[in-house]
Amino acid sequence: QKLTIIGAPIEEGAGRLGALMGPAALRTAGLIRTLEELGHPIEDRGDLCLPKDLPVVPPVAGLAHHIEKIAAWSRMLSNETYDAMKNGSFPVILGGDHSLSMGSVSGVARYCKEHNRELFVLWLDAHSDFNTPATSPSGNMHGMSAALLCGEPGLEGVFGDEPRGFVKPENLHLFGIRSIDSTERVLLRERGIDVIDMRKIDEFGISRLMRGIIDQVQKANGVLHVSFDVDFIDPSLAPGVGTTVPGGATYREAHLVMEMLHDSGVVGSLDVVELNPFLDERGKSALILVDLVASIFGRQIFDKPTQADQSA
Ligand code: DIR
Ligand code: MN
Ligand code: MN
Ligand code: MN
Repeated sequence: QKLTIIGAPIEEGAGRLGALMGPAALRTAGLIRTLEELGHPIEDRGDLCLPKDLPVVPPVAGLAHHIEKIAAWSRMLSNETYDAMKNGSFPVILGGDHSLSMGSVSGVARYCKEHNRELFVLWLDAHSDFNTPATSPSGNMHGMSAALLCGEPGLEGVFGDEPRGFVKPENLHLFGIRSIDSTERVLLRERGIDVIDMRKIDEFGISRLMRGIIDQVQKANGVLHVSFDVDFIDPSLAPGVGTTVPGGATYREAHLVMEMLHDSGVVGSLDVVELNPFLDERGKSALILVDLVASIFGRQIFDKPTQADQSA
């Protein structure tokens, strides 16, 4: 499977700066080399940058910080992922904060709609990212991307008249959740979104819950987009993220998710978001992310290089 790597150094969607350095840190941690070693042909489009002229976005009812920049990124990334999929490639977007998924998933959704493929989204995150400008307490747009993708009102200006795609609310699965704003919760309930929180994961285990999602995608002969927010993982393992929440996935839980996704054969696109190298501890979070990405692209425990291999 050919992979198209798209660096998206966007940071204005988060409350703290630094996710801009995410793509660079993932590259330094060896992401590209690791994927090549797994045998995947790579098309690396490098790290994109914004055009000088930002789109004009009409005023928003509520809070949506830096919406012009987010709009510019979204429009650009939507075209990039759409284009990669049209070329038969698997887009991998390196973030950058989670607002980038407004664009990346939109492009994937456009492609799926044109080709009559049912799109499902697995949102691995501590947060549900289902705020709108009207509900958001922070106004940070990385907390709104899932809502935008499901067509919630108030964010029409992000795409304006540019093409956009949507995710059916019943095809969105939020996974690993442990922080939901009270206004956001109301909207999640109204829309009937599947929220697999950490309590469910504790009670039923990763494998059974993942199996349920994978079965649903396979039955529909669908395509699964995986949006991986670093804060899905417990902050003791991955401290390099602006909004840590205790009680996240363990090392093995996170790996099992990726390993099951690989074996399922249904994943068609991936975002790796919210890595903030400014807050990381000596590349610890970047390195764990490279291992997790390797697992979703087929690395098995039996193949994993040991320290001895690496120094040989
Ligand atoms: C909070 C935090 N729910 C907000 N959100 C996110 O600002 O909307 N943090 N996504 O990563
Ligand atoms: Mn997120
Ligand atoms: Mn998050
Ligand atoms: Mn976040």
